[in-house]
Amino acid sequence: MGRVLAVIIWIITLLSVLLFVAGKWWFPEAISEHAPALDRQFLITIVVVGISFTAAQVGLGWMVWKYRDTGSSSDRATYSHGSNRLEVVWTVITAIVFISLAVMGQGVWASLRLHDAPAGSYSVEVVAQQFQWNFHYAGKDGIFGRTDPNLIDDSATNYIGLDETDPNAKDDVTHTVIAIPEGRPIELILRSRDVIHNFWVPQLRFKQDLVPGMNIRVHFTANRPGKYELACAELCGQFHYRMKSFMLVLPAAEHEALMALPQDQFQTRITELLAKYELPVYQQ
Ligand SMILES: [Cu+2]
Repeated sequence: MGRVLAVIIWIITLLSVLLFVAGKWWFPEAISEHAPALDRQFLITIVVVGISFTAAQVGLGWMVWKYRDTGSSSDRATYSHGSNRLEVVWTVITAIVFISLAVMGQGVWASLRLHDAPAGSYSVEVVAQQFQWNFHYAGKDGIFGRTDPNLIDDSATNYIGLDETDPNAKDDVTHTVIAIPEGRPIELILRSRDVIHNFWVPQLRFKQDLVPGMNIRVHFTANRPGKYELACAELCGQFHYRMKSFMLVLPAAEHEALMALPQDQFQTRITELLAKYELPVYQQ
């Protein structure tokens, strides 16, 4: 029985490793400038973790095989204190490996989250609510109109509490779809009206929480026009599964023309653009 168990452990290990090595299920193709660095880092991590996993499971199987019950009465169990030296050695090695991976990875992470967006970035305010995404665009003047939580009125479709009396708000538009220009740094200013939500477009290779009471800024540059799925990646309530939308990455001129439209025409144009662009074909 011990031998069978050992072989089962090895087979499960082999199959698990094959799932990754086969490369059949992988991320959708990336469309952001920082993505190759993140993907490279991810690959390094998964190779290192994969080697450790394989070594540990092969060792486990070997122990199960070696110390199996042979039915002999002379095989009495013995007690061992273990080896302190061995404990120290593998703890130190594990710590070095994991801290090194974390240090290697933090460069890309910090450049997106701890540094300000580059000058000339295009800003979009994101206001999440149960269970909807709202995007606030500054319009032609590039200045966001004032918002006030007291002005939020879902029945009047003022989901973000935009103050219509503010001159800067005159050309502002809002939508449940995010439309951004290609090749230009984008800054998102993320807020939540109620609970924690999470902005996730897999092709961008980042996820970011939206936390009530906080203005969280992240930036990225999308470099391929198209329509991409946007999901809330934080279980935010009963209808969390409905909290999805699209991100449109548009050629600069198309985006500029869109942003010059007043709210009603903007809505119509977004519908047209959603029909014009197709979702990426995912690998099967
Ligand atoms: Cu959500």
